[in-house]
Amino acid sequence: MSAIQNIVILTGAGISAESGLATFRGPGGLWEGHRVEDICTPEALARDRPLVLEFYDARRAALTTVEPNPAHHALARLDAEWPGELLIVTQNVDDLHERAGAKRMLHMHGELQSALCEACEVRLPWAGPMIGHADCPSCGAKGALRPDIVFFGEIPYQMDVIDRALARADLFVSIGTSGAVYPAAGFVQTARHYGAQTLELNLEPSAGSFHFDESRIGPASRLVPEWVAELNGS
Ligand code: BV8
Repeated sequence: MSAIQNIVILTGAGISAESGLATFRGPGGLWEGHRVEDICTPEALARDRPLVLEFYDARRAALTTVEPNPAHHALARLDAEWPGELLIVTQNVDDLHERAGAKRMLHMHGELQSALCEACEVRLPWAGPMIGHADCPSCGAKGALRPDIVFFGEIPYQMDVIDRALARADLFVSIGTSGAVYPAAGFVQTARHYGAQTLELNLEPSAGSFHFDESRIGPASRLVPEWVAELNGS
């Protein structure tokens, strides 16, 4: 592996699976009884707001019942110790990376523990249920709060930061994602275009495995600590 200075790490639902949080496209492809493409859209929010708010209320509540797993902890250690540039770009909306201690990270698809007001566009930390509490405390608009989540058809957050990091990366690592959702699924091609080495750590080959220089198959809780130890050793 030639000299590595700058690392970009993309994570998906698979890194949180061993903590007990459901992935999206596992067996049956349904998630909490819904196809994510049917409930994670502005149209669904307009069509059945209570259903969408309840769906995210249930997932927010589940956060209090799970803990980071060894994969989250290994990435947080790497973040703390890596002397070069490092950015964890997570598609996940859980807080397990933060709870493991990760600092150099961003949530490109939003966060369960954040609320967005559709009237004044303020973002607020949010821990409890949103159903029945959706009046904006900032502007007072009735029922205007929605989950601060990037739905299908909406633009992911901090794409400028992500694009700059990909352009500078010497190594791009994708962990626990099916490669089904863009633009995240295209990051490996962008990183390759700029000359980065690319590594995939996943329970099964993803839709984009053929783009990676190397693809390791197995659970994140084993593969990620092994990879971090290998990187630190090199
Ligand atoms: C956008 C919200 C424009 C949060 C989500 C046609 C072609 C290409 C693209 C499109 C197209 N038609 C429409 C699009 C665009 C669309 C898209 O990609 N659609 C797909 C369905 C084709 N994308 C968008 O609309 C995006 N916006 O494009 O805007 C734009 C873009 C850039 C600049 C300007 C304009 C917005 C996408 C965001 C949608 N929001 N969720 C939430 O509710 O959680 S997506 C949802 O899927 C989640 O965010 C999730 O993170 C994401 C990806 O899923 P994964 O994380 O990969 O999870 P999955 O279950 O699929 O896979 C888990 C993997 O882990 C599996 O491979 C499994 O094997 C593995 N695994 C399991 N256990 C383990 C494990 N691995 C290791 N260890 C384990 N133990």
